[in-house]
Amino acid sequence: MNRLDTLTSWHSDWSGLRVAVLGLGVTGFAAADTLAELGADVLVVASQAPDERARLLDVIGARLVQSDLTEVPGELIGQRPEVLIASPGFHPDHPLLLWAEAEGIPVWGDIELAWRLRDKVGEPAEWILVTGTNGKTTTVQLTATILAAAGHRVAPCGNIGIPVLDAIRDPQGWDVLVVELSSYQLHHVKRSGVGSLVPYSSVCLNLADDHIDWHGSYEAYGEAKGTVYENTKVACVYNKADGATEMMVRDADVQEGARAIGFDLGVPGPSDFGIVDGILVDRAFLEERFDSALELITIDELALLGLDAPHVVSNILAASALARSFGVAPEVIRIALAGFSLDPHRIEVVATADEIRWIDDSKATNPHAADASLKAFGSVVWLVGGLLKGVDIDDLVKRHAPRLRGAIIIGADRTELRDAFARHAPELRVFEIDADDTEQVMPEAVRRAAELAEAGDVVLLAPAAASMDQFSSYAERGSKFQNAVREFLGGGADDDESASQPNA
Ligand code: UMA
Repeated sequence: MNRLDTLTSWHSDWSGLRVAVLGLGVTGFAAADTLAELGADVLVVASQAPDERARLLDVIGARLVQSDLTEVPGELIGQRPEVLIASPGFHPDHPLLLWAEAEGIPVWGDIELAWRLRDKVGEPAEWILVTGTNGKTTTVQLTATILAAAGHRVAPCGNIGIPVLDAIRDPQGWDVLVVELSSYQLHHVKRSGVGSLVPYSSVCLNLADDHIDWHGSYEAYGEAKGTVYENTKVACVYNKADGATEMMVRDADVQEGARAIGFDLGVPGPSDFGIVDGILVDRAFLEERFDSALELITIDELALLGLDAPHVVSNILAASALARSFGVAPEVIRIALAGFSLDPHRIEVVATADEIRWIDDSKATNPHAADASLKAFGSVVWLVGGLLKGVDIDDLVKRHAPRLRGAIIIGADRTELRDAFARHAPELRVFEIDADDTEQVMPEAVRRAAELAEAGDVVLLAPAAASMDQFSSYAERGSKFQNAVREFLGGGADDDESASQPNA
């Protein structure tokens, strides 16, 4: 038997296994640390090695090779790795991954490694998987909050920022992990065989253009996302408003007895979650689902909590479906939501002044997310642009042109935006911010937005693009916008209770 096929638990014999770890970000370090603890022979290969992590590798007994990674380092060839663990950001055509393929060296992602190891303490935790183009993190947080309110020991982890390998090594152990998976991570997840995941329940929230430059095509991106449903035991939750997610469930090989559970903002059929007369309901997890429904919470209650934007309501329905599949009582969902708030930079109202609301949705890093954001408002001055990642922006501009008072273009990829506005909104007032200096982009954009906005408008930062051309992250982009707004308004912002809530 192949040695790797025997490595299916924390208690398997990992000692001396020759493993190369690609990358020394949070994933690479977690992988090296875990494997060193298990006694493997660990070589980390990285282009950047933060001092602290490099020092710690020394302490745990893992070796580090730093190079620009354009060629296969001699140390790696010398190690003759039995398996290579790739950090999620590494493109499938990266020279080192192509080398591994040519040499017949299996490549695992951190997710496969974590799945194989998942029983360090006590009973293995169940895994609930969440993916989708948008809303992943919010849905993971919602699901984990609801499960915790029901008394389960639960860890949100994965692409959300906490490597699953860190979660599984917690000394107390967990009942359930709610794992956010990016398409990069799913690309490395096997559909079947040793090391393939067997989730308790799973969801793909939606599918839209994103990361096309990484995957090579929309189809390849969708195929990676669909892996989330493979081998699901209890519930494959899909978005009835997004046919691609339903197809993924149809195409997946699931465990006997697993159910397909739909959700959307319409009236639900049996086996669905949806909305009836302003009430979010479950028509899936009850015996009498053909003529009855369970009330979860009302849209009015969600409005008071600032959770009533349509895309947030969709996330709440998906999270409720996942939690109900785990046996959480409906009344617990209402209690859990009462204590929930969205993370910063997600349709966050920064200020209201002169009847103009300034809203930071910097997290809208692709057109699908910006679409959801724009839909939630009436007349909008739109701050848009950044790194478009190979996706098409034309449709988005066309669809929302009628609601725009004006637009401010920021970021690197401005030609496509400029052309799209010229095509679909030739009369619209559009400003371009030339500032290359990160510090000047937002003050300048805010000044221009103030020139355009009128009473009743929303000034909306929903860039439909990644931020890395000018900022270190979407969070930095959002914070700089917020600071610029506050500075611009000075004492002019209204002291408005509703200023912390979106109004959609
Ligand atoms: N690196 C290279 N060459 C490459 C790719 C990466 O040298 O071709 C280096 C990087 O510079 C870095 C290291 O390798 O030093 C590892 O980087 P990584 O990009 O894989 O990132 P990690 O720090 O391991 O973080 C990853 C996820 N990052 C990416 O997928 C890009 C984090 O998601 C995730 O939170 C973390 O694992 C824990 O699971 C971030 C993300 O941006 C938030 N995700 C994308 C998204 O949400 O759109 C997919």
